[in-house]
Amino acid sequence: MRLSILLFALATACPVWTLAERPPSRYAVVISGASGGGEYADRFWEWSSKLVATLKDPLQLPPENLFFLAEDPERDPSLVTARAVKSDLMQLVGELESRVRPDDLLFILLLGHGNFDGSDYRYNLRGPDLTGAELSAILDRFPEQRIVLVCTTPASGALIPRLSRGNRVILTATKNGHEGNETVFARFFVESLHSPEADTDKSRHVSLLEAYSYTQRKVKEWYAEKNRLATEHARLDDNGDGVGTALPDAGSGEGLLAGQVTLAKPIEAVSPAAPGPAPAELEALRKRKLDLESSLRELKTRKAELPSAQYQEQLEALLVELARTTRAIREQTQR
Ligand SMILES: [Ca+2]
Ligand SMILES: [Ca+2]
Repeated sequence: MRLSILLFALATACPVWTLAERPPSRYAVVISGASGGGEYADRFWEWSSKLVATLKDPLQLPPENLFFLAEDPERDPSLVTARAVKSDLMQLVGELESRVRPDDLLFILLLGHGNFDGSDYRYNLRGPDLTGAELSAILDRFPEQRIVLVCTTPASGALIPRLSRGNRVILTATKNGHEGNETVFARFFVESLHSPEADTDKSRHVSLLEAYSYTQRKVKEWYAEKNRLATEHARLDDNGDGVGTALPDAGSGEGLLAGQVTLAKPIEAVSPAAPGPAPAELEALRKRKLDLESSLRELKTRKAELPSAQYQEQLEALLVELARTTRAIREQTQR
């Protein structure tokens, strides 16, 4: 094949990534901690193994980038890569530190029991627990990577003030460390990742914001159906201000990053023969939406240095354009 034809073929197959760039790699670490046995052991296994299976397929995470630390590796040695103990986790972190490159996506999900001792969060593992301070030190070893940390345990809300940073999406099952009852967040989060219902903008992948919104709604409905007082209130933080939000909106800047991040294989890398309507116009609109979301995030970071009126004017213009673009995408996908 002549070089010019090859270059053209590559360029049209990869509309977003230029030839000099590579799409970010995706890494996932799923940890299912100490269950205490019995019913919890089965429940945690069911949710965590389902998540790992979902990451493998349909989300097509490269198998060599997928790590599953479980309480009982014997339960399915083909899925579990290490024991859910601190020493195995720290060994994995060391390995990832040398492999995960800047701009790659590192997804970490903690499932199981957790508690708050009044000053710090503790994730329950066999042997020594993992504290919030230790988790924070782990994340700090990946300063240039995009991190998604999902903590589905009781008391997980205590992590937000400690772990909140730019370029991080943090989802927790509870609003603070004092919500200490068992949670159902993990069940619905796992479900969200490949649910067409969660993909509200019909982009063919579920963003972290869509996954969060779906999970938050399903958890609420679960307690309502059971006539139980909700003892968990999910939170999202992705604007680095140390404060979680129940219902993110673009006006506050919360949710913008989560809206851009997905665990799915990037659409740009999907075969052009993928089903569904994907005309050039629709792809251009999706690209436009991502650009506008980036501009919004960038504007937020300059808020302090801009005169208030100017900031408001720019914010409004971006939000209006974002709403128009989102509507245009919806109209195209509903045809
Ligand atoms: Ca979507
Ligand atoms: Ca926040």
